[in-house]
Amino acid sequence: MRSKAIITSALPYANGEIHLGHIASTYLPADVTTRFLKLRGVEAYYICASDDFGTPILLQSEKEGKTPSEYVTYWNKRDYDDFTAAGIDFDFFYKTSSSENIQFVQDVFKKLDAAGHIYEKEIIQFYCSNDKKFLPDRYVKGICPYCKAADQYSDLCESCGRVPEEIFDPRCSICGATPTKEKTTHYFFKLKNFGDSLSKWLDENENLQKDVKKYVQNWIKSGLIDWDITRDIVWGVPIPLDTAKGKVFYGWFDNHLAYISTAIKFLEDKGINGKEFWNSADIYHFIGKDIVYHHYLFLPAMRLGINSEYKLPDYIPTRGHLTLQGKKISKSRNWYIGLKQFLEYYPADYLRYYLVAINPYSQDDLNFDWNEFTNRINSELIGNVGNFVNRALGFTKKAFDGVIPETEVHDDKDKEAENRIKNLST
Ligand code: B3M
Ligand code: ZN
Repeated sequence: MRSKAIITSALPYANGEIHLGHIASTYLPADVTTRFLKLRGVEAYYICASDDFGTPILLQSEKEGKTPSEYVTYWNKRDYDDFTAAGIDFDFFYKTSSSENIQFVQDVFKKLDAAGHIYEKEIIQFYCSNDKKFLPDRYVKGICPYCKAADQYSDLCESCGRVPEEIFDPRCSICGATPTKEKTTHYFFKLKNFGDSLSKWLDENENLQKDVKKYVQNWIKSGLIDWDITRDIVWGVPIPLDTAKGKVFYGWFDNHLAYISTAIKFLEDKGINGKEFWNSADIYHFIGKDIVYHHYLFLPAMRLGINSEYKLPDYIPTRGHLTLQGKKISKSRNWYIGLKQFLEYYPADYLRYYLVAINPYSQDDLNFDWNEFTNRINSELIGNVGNFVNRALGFTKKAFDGVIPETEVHDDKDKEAENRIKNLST
């Protein structure tokens, strides 16, 4: 363990409320780890930001008649307030649309380009001649080719959960017209170049979760494909090339760079040299298992592509999904519990205790069950922990006038207890 640490958790999309699933898999484990490291005397900082760019956000803001910037400003604040109410104690919560991140992303792109990791390619995209727009991802709706559900996004079928290769009967999701297919120039990141170096990094890094490493190695063996990092939309980090006017980066190109740019901003504001701190700290990225590909391949490849100017993560704690009463959480089917609403009924510590108690150190899913929640809070948190604290405080008050006396003799029993506690925490 190094004496410094930066802890990040996956950046929440500024596009809807935080629910218990987010807290269980990402934010609470990261918060608990940061508190633990701080107690151990590590100079640890918990950094997060809202993930502001992307087509779903642009589309939703248009539907609500707001500018994307107004829209994400609302969710950035709301998310932060909800996290705070749950005792998630960020040292700094910022946004991927910050000027610092935009600048940083453009610099990283230029370095990757100069190192030969970027190329241009003409691709075919849906285009709506009514709206005069290219229609990436969510801008096209149609029939899912797998389960045949109607009215599904071209980048995700909410009915069967799959990503359609090509949606049937495509329609523009703004005006409903049938789009045409047009040529456009996109920029690609040569992920293919990084198979060997990623594989080596995974092999050498003992701290990465073994269950995840294994199947990431299998992906690498089966061959990586280059990433299209361009979107022809107005909301995103502009691609800093004269030939790329009107094009922005795909959200997954810029969002994880905000781990670094946000940490640097926070540290430099405190008068600390950000890059030096980053490179001499343990770096933790807490994530849910659905974004393994991005964090074990794409993110490290981009850092390797700029000669590890900012070091790669030491830990990527990867958690499973929370199910609710045994069923998959789904916002579209209204099967979820919003964090804000939960906290209107129960104190944050109930939630924190229960979710920590049921969280395994693996990617296995965990289940929120109301009966188990009630039982564990009553018998463990209130019955055991609460009772223990209450008795210890009562005894201290009665016997020592409420002040814990200095130890006079540190005997074998004390030493044994001390050792047992120390061994628990390593
Ligand atoms: N905004 C949320 C998700 O896919 C996404 C995470 C970004 S982390 C750099 O879970
Ligand atoms: Zn249209």
